[in-house]
Amino acid sequence: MQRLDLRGRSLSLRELREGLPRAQFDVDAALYSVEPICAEVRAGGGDALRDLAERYDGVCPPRLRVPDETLQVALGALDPDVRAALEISIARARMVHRDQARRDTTTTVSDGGTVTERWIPVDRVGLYVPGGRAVYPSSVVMNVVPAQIAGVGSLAVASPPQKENTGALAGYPHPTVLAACALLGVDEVYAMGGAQAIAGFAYGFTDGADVCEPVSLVTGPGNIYVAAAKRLLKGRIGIDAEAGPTEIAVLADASADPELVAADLISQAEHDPLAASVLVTDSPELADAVSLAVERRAAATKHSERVCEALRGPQSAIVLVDDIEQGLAVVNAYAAEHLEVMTRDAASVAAQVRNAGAIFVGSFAPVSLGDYAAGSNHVLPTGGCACHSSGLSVQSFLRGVHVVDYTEAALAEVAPYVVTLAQAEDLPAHGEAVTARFESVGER
Ligand code: HSO
Ligand code: ZN
Repeated sequence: MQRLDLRGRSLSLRELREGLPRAQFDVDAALYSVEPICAEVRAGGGDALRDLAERYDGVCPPRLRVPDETLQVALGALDPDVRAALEISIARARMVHRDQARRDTTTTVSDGGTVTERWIPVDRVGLYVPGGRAVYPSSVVMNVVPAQIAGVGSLAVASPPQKENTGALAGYPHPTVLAACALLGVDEVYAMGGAQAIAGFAYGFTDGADVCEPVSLVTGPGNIYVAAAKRLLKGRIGIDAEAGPTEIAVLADASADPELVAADLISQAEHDPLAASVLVTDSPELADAVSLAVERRAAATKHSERVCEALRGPQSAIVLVDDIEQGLAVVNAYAAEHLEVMTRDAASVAAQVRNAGAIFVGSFAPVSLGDYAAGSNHVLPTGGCACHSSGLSVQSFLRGVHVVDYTEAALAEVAPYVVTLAQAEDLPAHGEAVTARFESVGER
């Protein structure tokens, strides 16, 4: 891993943002190839999606919508240990996400004047579950659980068809993804992946007797083409975020165990050669020990090739700082998707972090725990977006609508102010809409 020595330097936020390592993830460049794909799906519906599956996934699904029996076959064939683990993951995610549910609030602004904020779930959502380099049944859990708790009435999942599937599952998404859908009670699942899946959700399509109605919102992680399709179709549909390659930052001092730091940096590098692993430390000794441990562990791990590529890439680094205070400035500027705090008094250091998708405190909260079974959500903002956005939550599937209810007297009380502001904006008809209510029939 490259080193970045910031000791003795006092850098502005701008300098930090410019100087810290980041993956090259040019969504705009991918728009170019994604535009014709989306147009093809819009014009050609199910037939186009089938052609695109053949072209990009190497297999043509027998039906785009996975039949119910097929979902049940996948659930029946699920390894009991994996089923038990998924059930724990679901139960914990439900516990945490249930606590996020919003209650409507009514504010009495004046006598007879109220504003209620009503939280209304999105009617229909499309949840995307990637299935390229790795398969992500855990992402089914992280998307479906908050949507269901929010009360979304109609929910569809899409995941790429897998050419390795055989028998009843041939041409459909990964068996464990299908089984996770069945476990969660999701029965509308489509074999479609990449940009075409996002377009399929956005425009809707028919496929033989099956109809996929357009959705209002698409959530879920994906590759650069999925991100580009989300960017292109945003507006027609709502999106959660344009997820980029995964990131882990570790803020550690000399008290941290270098083996654990190394294991965690490698864990997220396993996702993608573009994944970013960043250690920020005030201890040169820890930096050296982590370097050695990373080399040894990265060489021995199963997906060594992509792990090494990610760790050697320009997006990964060991950053040396003077002290934890400077370290906090660095991690706040970086705004990592995942931040681990492995310092003395980790909880109070973590409390000073302002920008991170999720924060993992101390030696017993690795990112992998959050990926699968902490109860937290693993669909999180990447690429520095954690400075303005949150991870997926129940809130992502709700809209807050103000319901304004004023009596005649309450309107009369505030009417002069409305008229004054309307005049100040040179919009007198706005004021007249209020005064008309207080004119007698003859005056109108
Ligand atoms: N770390 C990924 C999520 C994930 N990890 C799924 C394993 N499976 C992005 O937060
Ligand atoms: Zn992960």
